[in-house]
Amino acid sequence: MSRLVVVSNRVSVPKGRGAAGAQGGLAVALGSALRESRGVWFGWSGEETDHFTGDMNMQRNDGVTTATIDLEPQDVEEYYNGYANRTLWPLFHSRIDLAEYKTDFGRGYERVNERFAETLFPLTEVDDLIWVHDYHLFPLGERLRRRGAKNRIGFFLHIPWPPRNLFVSLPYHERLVRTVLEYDLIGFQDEESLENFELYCQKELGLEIGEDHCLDYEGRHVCLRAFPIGIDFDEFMEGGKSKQAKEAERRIRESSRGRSVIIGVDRLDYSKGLPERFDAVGRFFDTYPERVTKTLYVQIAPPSRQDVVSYQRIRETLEQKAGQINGAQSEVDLVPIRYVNRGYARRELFGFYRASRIGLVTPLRDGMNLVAKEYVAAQDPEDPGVLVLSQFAGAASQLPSALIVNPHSEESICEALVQAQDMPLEERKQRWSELMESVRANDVEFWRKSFVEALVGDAAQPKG
Ligand code: GDG
Repeated sequence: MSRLVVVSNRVSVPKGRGAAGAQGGLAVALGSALRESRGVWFGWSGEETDHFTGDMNMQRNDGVTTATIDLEPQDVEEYYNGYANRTLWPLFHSRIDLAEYKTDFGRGYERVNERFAETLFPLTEVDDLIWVHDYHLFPLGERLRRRGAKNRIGFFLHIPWPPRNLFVSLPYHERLVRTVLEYDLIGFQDEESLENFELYCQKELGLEIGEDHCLDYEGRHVCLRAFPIGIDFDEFMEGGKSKQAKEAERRIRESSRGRSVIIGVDRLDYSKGLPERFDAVGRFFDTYPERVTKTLYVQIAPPSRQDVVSYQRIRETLEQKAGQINGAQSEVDLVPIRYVNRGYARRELFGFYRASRIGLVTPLRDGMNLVAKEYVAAQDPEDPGVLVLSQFAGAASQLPSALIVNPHSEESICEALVQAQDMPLEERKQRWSELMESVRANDVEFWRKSFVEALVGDAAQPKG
């Protein structure tokens, strides 16, 4: 068994299944794979240093080795806040109006990828499998190859790959894609992203791609595939049995006093469609005044990327909208929207989901969206809630039994809310069991195994 080397912008220290703390499913899933293969997880520590030295901080926690580096403040500004979060993130979520194309950002991005390669390369051994994650690190594979890496190197993109006509607005787009083609296996969240990438390669670079989604590029065999990510099902369900989860469920049930609860849980990010969602809920209350006293909308939105102006703006917009709707619809003893600007433990989220009749997930663009899957997993099989899901989330193609909506259309969301509130128990059960089957089968473990097997396996082996 080859050793697995995982590389991502940030490293979250895997603590093992069931460990306390707000830990993502990705950390748990990769943690078990890293433990089994005695692998290493490499990335930025999140810390800054005045002068980059390339010194690594190696730690071993619960059988997993992590290796982290500190970056200079200028690196963080140009690579992370700049090129990653102000250029690529908006562009890849089809928000070219927010994408900033600055030469310094591009330079910082290249420099940090070089720094990653320079410190990572000496750590690697010839038969290591290297798995690079996400848009922060597109050029890393090429940088490793330049240093002589002959390893199998895979890349997984957690966000959507944009349509060709938007992507070409990126200066040096061709150079970026050519670096991506240095990987042996390139994974996307869904077929649409895969198609967008293929079309770009065919039309802009004149490359021929086989029916097996593989191509020959500069003497190597490169394969492209969709690997839809899932939640850590077992860990999440285990957490649902905890006291914390039960207590959280009770808090919502008691304080909502029989009202039908709509829940949203999203990082405060413009890709999640929050202002549009607030407008749709406002319209729902305006159109169906008799439902105001019977409904409670709880929106949990922990702030993220606070150093970026567009993220500060969206926060202000949402405060204003929530204030306006509550101002218009509240009674002395009733407030229809609870907008909460903080994060909760995963186990508490389980309880919140379970207490809610509707899970409202309406991103304008989303690679997958794990909240949709968590909502489904947390439901009571005897009295499940209804998932209302944006057609533009990667999850939509996996969860067709949800009520699928257009997040840009207030009517579409409004109608789905009415349909969900009025849905008979039998239909709720039927839809939920179909959703649950998919969430359970396509969990994060399945995703991880499929990717690693494809990276090792024949599909992506060099020819000849
Ligand atoms: C990127 C892609 C893709 C949220 N609030 C709290 C909290 N969360 C957790 C959720 C969920 C996770 O954060 C968010 O995952 P999403 O998938 O919804 O979205 P992104 O953060 O944008 O993730 C996305 C994902 O990568 C994986 O590939 O699906 O498309 O954009 O697990 O529960 N967790 C805790 N407290 C909170 O308040 N503990």
